Amino acid sequence: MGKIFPTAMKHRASQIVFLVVFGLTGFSWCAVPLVLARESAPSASLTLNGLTPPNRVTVPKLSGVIQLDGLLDEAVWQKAAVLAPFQLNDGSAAGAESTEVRLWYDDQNLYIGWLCQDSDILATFTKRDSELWNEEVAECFITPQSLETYFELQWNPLGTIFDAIIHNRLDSNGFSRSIQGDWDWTAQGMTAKVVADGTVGQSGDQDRKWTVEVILPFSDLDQSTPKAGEVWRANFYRYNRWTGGKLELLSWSPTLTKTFHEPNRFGFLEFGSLSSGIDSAKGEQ
Ligand SMILES: [Ca+2]
Ligand SMILES: [Ca+2]
Ligand SMILES: [Ca+2]
Repeated sequence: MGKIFPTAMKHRASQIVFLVVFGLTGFSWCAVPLVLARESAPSASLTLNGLTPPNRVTVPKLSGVIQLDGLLDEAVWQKAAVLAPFQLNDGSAAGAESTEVRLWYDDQNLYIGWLCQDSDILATFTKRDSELWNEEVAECFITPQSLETYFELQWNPLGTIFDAIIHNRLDSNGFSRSIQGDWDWTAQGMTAKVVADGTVGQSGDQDRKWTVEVILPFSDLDQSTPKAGEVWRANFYRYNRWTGGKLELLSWSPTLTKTFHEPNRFGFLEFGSLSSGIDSAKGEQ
């Protein structure tokens, strides 16, 4: 393991900034929306050009009505893009338990659905902007344009939300050198509901899954409705844990590095035209 030199300092009343410096064989840091700095690039031999290209998906534009209840049982979810399977973030294998994201959009919103198979659901955080990644969490990093500024949205099995804007300084090779997060940012219009099929935090039994249903207005991201053919960058991550300490860091589009905060490794979201969607879904419940 590399050396870790954490220094904590006050940044703002509601915001703490850590400075963490680590060596070439450093540790995994993932959803740390603070300030991080590297001594050097991740690896002298690692180049973005040499990596498998990030994933790509077309997000269909659909007309559908959903009941925001955390259940993805409306017909429109069946027509959504499916982002699966999730892999370990180093790309070495699939996750032990499946993770799937569903995506679609309309004129106002991006709709995000999560299905997280989970035999041992672990969470206690209930306060917004808690460090949810210290337990279990589903995460979306998304940006319409700049790779150096993006939104980070998280949901835990208890329905707790983390939202922040991340500023990521990239080096000349496109790798992250340092990140700073504005935790005070709030996705004002976003609504989300989470349902746990199991007992959260009780490990003596067998849980099944947890699901997340999210309505994210484009206006929360300071954006108008994407035009057909417009391409955004985004990635979807999950921390899956088991009692006893086992942890899997899972990704839709693995960054293949030590961190989730490699925006050049985010996948490509291409917004489809309405004609590629299903008008007949309109009005469904
Ligand atoms: Ca629903
Ligand atoms: Ca926030
Ligand atoms: Ca788990």
